[in-house]
Amino acid sequence: MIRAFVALDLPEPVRQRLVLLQHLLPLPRRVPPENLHLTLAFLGEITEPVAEEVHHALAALRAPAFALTLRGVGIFGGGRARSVHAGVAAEPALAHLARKVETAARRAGAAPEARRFVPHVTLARLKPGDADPQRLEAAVAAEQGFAAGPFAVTAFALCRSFLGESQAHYRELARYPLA
Ligand code: 2AM
Repeated sequence: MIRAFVALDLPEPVRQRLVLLQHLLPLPRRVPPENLHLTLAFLGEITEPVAEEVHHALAALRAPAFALTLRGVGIFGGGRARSVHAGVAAEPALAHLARKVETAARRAGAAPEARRFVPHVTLARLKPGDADPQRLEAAVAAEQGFAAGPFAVTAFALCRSFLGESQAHYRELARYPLA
């Protein structure tokens, strides 16, 4: 089985800004720089034949390139913070691409998560007791001015996740250009 997701890679300068942001926040375990990405669709565990079908469907997908800006910082999980992320400025072309990817993956036999698409770049995943909630909230509030970009999004990728002891390891399986 292949643990798969579809994501946008980030340009190096944006990655560097995110690393800087990570260090301005009280995060015990940060997502390593090479793992920073924006998920379009999480496909979960799929078989190799389904991965092959998804690949063909994504290769046939047509969508325009667009510009994206990362903006703001957020916490998922409310009082029981699960993760901290950089936000994404509203961009209809991104939502459009995510919808097309989800439809393509579904038609190809995968079962992408049906959660509402809330674009973000995860900066850290937290365990209970990891962070002092008040300190974290205050730090996140103080960094709301964070912005990176706009940068051009000219491709998206099918990725494989290998779950590790402490960190997952991601490998890009294929990359698809946007028009
Ligand atoms: P996250 O950044 O919000 O944690 C690879 O695991 C990518 O797929 C991550 O970016 C992760 O999002 C996303 N993803 C979405 N739903 C997931 C799930 N149920 N389990 C693991 N990863 C998920």
